[in-house]
Amino acid sequence: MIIFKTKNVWILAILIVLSTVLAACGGDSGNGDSGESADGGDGQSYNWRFVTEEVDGQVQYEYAEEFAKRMKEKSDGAVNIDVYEFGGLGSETDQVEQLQNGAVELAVMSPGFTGNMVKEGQIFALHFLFPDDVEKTQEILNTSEALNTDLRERYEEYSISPLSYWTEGAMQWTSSGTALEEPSDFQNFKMRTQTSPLILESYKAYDADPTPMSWSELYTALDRGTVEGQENPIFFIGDASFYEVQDYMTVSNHNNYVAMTTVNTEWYEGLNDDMKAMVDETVEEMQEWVFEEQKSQNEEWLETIKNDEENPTEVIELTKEQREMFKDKAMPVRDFYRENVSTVDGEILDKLQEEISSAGE
Ligand code: 6CS
Repeated sequence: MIIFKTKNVWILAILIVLSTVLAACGGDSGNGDSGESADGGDGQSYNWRFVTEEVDGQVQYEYAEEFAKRMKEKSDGAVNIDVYEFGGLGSETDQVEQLQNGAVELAVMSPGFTGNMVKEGQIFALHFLFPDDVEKTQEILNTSEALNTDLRERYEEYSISPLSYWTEGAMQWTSSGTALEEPSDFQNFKMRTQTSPLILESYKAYDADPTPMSWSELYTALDRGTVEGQENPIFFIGDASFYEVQDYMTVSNHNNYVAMTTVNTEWYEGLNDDMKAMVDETVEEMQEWVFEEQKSQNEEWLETIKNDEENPTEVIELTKEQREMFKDKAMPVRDFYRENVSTVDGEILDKLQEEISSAGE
């Protein structure tokens, strides 16, 4: 039996060496710029890397797996996409750099980690900007010219092309010690945030004490009290076990968690027309898929968190009045964005606000 296993290991090793040699001899292509058919009929193969900020089972990772599966099917096996879980290739900001320099071709990226570079992308840090209804928010993300044209151009200055924006669900707060119900509860509250400066500004508006941090450190930081709370969609609060080391979850719906499907701009522009069309088509059809995925994960985790008796979490719903108090504090951050963050005098925000109000919000 041992001999049989050893033999298998050798066969596997030979296959790996052979495939590497074949790839080096040109049987493998990053962007298929030969201009030939993209369906694999010409023998051309494509090996791409797709990195996500989440792990197996979580929305971004499931998205990338489904995307890879569809691309493989459509191309009759010519496109092979290796999907990387968060952590495998470094931190969230390392992943941004990897996409920019072409070390990976595709990435699910959160604007919350690009704010020091693409200033306008911080628009997603503004609280109470999008409709309360997550479906309406997704509709705006799908159709907005401000986002899909104007903001995309800003990202492309840094070799990042956002091909789509999608929600991972409404964001909620979790906390220990203090239940977050009105702005005064945030007084000096140690809040973990992503790294974009405007996210910190949004919490300073509530007099909190925000600390940027990778989510890889967050469970321990919450457990030890280095930070007292954080914001995330419910599925992530559940799957990353944050709720297990927190006392309260406030259903605040103060913002939507927006993720972007991004590609390296030069790589994407170098794809032949058929392959680019296949990528675009897949990106578009994934919008509905991922909406359903986040919805079911968020719904399931809400029930799990409510019913977990071993790790009790008090779930608090904000009243209309309490939400209004937060909105009043959050509004001046929009002026801050226009005056101190935007490099286009807030034009993208103005356009987006118009699009949101014409959508009936
Ligand atoms: O809180 C974060 O940083 C993480 N949250 C989500 C929903 N996805 C990845 C991201 O890095």
